[in-house]
Amino acid sequence: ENYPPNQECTWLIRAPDSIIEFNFLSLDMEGYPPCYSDNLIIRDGANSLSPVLASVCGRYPPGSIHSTGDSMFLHFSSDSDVNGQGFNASFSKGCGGLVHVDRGVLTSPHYPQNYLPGLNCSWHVMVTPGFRVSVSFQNPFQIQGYGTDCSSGDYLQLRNGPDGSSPILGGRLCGSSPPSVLQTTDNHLHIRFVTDSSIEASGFKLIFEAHNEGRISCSVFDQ
Ligand SMILES: [Ca+2]
Ligand SMILES: [Ca+2]
Repeated sequence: ENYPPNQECTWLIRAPDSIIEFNFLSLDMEGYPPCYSDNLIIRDGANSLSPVLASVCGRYPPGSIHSTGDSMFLHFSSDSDVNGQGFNASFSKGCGGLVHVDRGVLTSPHYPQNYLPGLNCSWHVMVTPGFRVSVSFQNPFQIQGYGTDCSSGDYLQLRNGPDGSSPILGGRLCGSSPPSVLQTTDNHLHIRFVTDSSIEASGFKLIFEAHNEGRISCSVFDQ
């Protein structure tokens, strides 16, 4: 089902006393950035005058989008011809959430600007059953943790499974060198990012992808 032409829709997402994380699960809209035909504009605030966080169209979803305050305003518009299936997305209070898609980008809030103190973010990444999740990290990678196995300060922890009780994958991650590629043994990945009360840094940006015996899952990214 495609969206109709000349459509205007707005949504207001509010999370009192919290920031908001928004993740695309699918995207199929006419155009290429800067999106002059069909467009989804995501704003950092409660109305159509708030600063723009992202202007979205095409078939390549951006990574996770974070508000700086407690509101996010979305405005979808389509022009008079050429339509797509639209978008599907999830959002969460604070940071983290469910990300059920075969390829995506996750970041710490406000990356590459400094993340916030006192975070406890959890993501559940699920790709197509039968595939594994492969994770690679981008620069800058800066997590202010110290000590053996990042026992003090901030850390990122990946787990080989769907939740916080699954086996740890690759140990706790911190410091300023991006880890090498990590891979799960099935289609679930759990990610947790914890920060303490002081000293912040850029955080992380990771790309995850469904893999099977060296093949990449068939998706819009193959086209
Ligand atoms: Ca159009
Ligand atoms: Ca810290």
